[in-house]
Amino acid sequence: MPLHSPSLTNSAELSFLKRASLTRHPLTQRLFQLMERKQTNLSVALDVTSQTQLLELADALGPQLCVLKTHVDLLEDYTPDFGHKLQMLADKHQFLIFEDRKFADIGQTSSLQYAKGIYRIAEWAHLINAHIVPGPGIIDGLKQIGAPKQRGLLLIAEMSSAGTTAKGAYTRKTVQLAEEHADFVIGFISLRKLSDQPNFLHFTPGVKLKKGKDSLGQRYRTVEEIVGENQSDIIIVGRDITHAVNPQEQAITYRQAAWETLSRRCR
Ligand code: S5P
Repeated sequence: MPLHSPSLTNSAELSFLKRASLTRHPLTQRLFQLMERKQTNLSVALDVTSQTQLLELADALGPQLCVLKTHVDLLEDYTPDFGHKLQMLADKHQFLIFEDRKFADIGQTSSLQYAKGIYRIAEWAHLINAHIVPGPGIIDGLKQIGAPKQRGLLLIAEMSSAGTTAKGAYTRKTVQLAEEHADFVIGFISLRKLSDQPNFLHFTPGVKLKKGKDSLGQRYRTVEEIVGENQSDIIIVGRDITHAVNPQEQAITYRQAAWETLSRRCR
């Protein structure tokens, strides 16, 4: 059952341009607009261990994406110019960069992890995400760093893995915190639409062309289930694109499937 209360207009049926006009967050507006312009609600998770390979994939897949998701701490050949190089590709192909850091510490530590250390994530990632386990201080800590740079935060309200404890009251609390911090929080990592506020974007991982699972608890659902039945906005696809024989062709397949499903949903 969706958590949002029934209303006359379901925000999931509005076009992205309409939703862009209903938000004041500049990054959300930019994302809605670029999705509409490029006709894509596909995000790809580039979970590779080589920076060279990541940048090559970003260049090859960039035209198909609205958001490119990274795990920078997987890179074995990381160099400090990585962020700048990725930003140049983001400008070239018009996508946003989402560093999937899943911050989970007290506000002070999280803000340091975001701004400092080797990776200096705040300098190059438009989007980051966080667990709300520590309470609202984590949002305030990340906001201190990110808001002046017009960055955005996704709260992890649900997870795709089997046995996740992010459910029920925890998920509801996450939605409440997002609504209270909508000047910095732009949406959720979730399995479905959770909030009817049109400014919030729902990002869903655990996507394959056929339902299934991996050997470590990841669960996969189809584009139709996620964007159609569960009304999520953006699909996050990892290995089914990066491990494909032809990642470009596979990205086009996902992009078309996700956009067509969305187009049927929106009025
Ligand atoms: O609940 C989650 C949240 C995230 S962000 N489940 C996930 O799988 N993810 C991320 O999505 C995960 O870290 C990985 O980068 C991607 C899924 O990759 P795939 O290869 O299983 O499609």
